[in-house]
Amino acid sequence: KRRAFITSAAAGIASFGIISRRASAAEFVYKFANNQPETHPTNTAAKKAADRIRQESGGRLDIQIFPNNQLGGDTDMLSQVRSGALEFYMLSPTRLANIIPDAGISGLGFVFPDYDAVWKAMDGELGAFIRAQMPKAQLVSMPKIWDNGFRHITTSSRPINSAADLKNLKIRVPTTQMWISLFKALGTAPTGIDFAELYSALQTKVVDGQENPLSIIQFGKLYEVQKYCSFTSHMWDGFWFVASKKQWDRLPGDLQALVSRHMDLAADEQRAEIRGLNESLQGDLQKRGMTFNSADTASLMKTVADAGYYKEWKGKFGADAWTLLQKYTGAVG
Ligand code: X2X
Repeated sequence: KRRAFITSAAAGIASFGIISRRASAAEFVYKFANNQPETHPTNTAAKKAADRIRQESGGRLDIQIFPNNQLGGDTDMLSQVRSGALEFYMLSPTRLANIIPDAGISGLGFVFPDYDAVWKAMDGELGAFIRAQMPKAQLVSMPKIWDNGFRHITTSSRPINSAADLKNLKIRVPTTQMWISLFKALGTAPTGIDFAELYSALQTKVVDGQENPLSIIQFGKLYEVQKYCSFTSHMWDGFWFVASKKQWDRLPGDLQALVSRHMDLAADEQRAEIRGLNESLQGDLQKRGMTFNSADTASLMKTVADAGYYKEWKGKFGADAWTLLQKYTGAVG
């Protein structure tokens, strides 16, 4: 009996603590969690959107942002948002592919030639096709995908010029099947590690390299633990801004529309900012000690194709997804 009393008293204190700390009279207090540093343009744009939503809803919806893996690494955040413990999250299409195979098609290696093709596809039929599948994973996506960028390889040991330099390189990739597959095809020895553990994995030399767009290298301070950056543009990557379907369905229609509209505006702002940074950060990163070179991407593409990578994935994706992708990229494989 005593034990039951203590438990319920503790629960009472705990929930009181949460309410008073938030000091919020909002009808809905929803969390948005992500893996990017607080100063990254993703979080500055999301914060502006959350402020506008709070204001325009007359305080009814309060979106609180938890950047920098504060609520757990990507593997954890994805299960939280699917169960409804977390309301909003953003993730790479290639991670979503662990649950919805078709979703990963935009993350195939070397398929998008430039940003124009990316946005046409993702704002067009390919993106719509993928978003339509999200409810079966207990997720609802906002219409516009956010940018991460074209990814490049960094190492602490050597610049990458051709596939020969990648042989057996111990490289970190995000914890997804598609990333592991691409980096096996490139001849490296990839290890799946969540971004939350990346910095220390590089620092302690569990791995020698990683791959990310320049903005992540900058805001994640990866230049402190990496020396070489080789432009490989081996894939484009973005972030779907998703809601937990369970929590989304609790919001009245007017609040759903408000979130959707402001998060799409934020996506536009974030895309412009990230693109500018990815194109301009090289000078800054050089001052911080990194050395840059352009890899022979034709040799990398040939290595991947010769390893049977496209054949493998063409078999795994539905014919519909493959046809839709090629509409925007030209023939693949
Ligand atoms: O984990 C990564 O490398 C990152 C930050 O680029 C993604 O979220 C895919």
